[in-house]
Amino acid sequence: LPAARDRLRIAIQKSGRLSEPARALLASCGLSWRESRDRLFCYGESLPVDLLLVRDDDIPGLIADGVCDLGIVGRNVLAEQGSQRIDDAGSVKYREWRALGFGACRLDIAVPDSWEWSGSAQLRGKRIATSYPALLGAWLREQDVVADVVPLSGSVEIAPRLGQADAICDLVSSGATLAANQLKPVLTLLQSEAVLAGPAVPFVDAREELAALLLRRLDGVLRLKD
Ligand code: PRT
Ligand code: ZN
Repeated sequence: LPAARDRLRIAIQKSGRLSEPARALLASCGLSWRESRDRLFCYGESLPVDLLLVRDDDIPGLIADGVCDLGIVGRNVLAEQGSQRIDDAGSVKYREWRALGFGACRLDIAVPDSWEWSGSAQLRGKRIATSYPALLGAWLREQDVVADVVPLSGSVEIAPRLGQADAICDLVSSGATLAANQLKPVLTLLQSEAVLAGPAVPFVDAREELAALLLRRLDGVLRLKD
């Protein structure tokens, strides 16, 4: 059994769209931290709640492995990695605890402006570039569409212009990037925003009470924001 822990460790994005709003939200829950020299670990002062600053893609794994207790991450990242983080009983090791109301975006299929869109069957036999191969693959199977998933880690929107793909599946917020690349959104696979992720089962030590306190404060803050 892992040693009982009496501090809560929350993983947040080190630098990116979710870093500042995540920190600000936790601060508005009354948390404060001692500035650390390496800036990767922030020791909690007002409450025994520490921060670990990481790449967003690492957050689901850190929770699944028990290195961190909670995390603030896009639902898109959590969902994409969900199918890989299964425990011995076959269930996912973490779940979405709360939607946090920032970092809103959609995971969309987008096609060249020149296409006359008639529906998902139009994607049969096409090459679709994406950084979300698991979510796209699952959706294609659900739609009974056989297509070629082209996994890319970045610059997905430019793939059709480069001749690497016919269509894309990527995150969209304003839509300006799609438009700049002569693409148009035609379908939404997932509505996303930043979420608080945590384990699917309760903590067995002092962390349970800390997590409950944090959730009570968070719910108060989120209610005020509505
Ligand atoms: O370094 P690290 O791996 O931690 O960061 P990252 O580069 O993977 O992530 P980051 O900071 O770009 O995004 C973090 C999270 O913000 C994502 O996982 C989403 O949950 C959320 N988010 C919200 C977005 C967007 N909006 C968004 N617009 N993530 C990416 N984009 C991209 C979009 O794909 C497009 O390429 O931003 C570009 C501009 O979008 P438009 O539609 O406004 O033009
Ligand atoms: Zn990332």
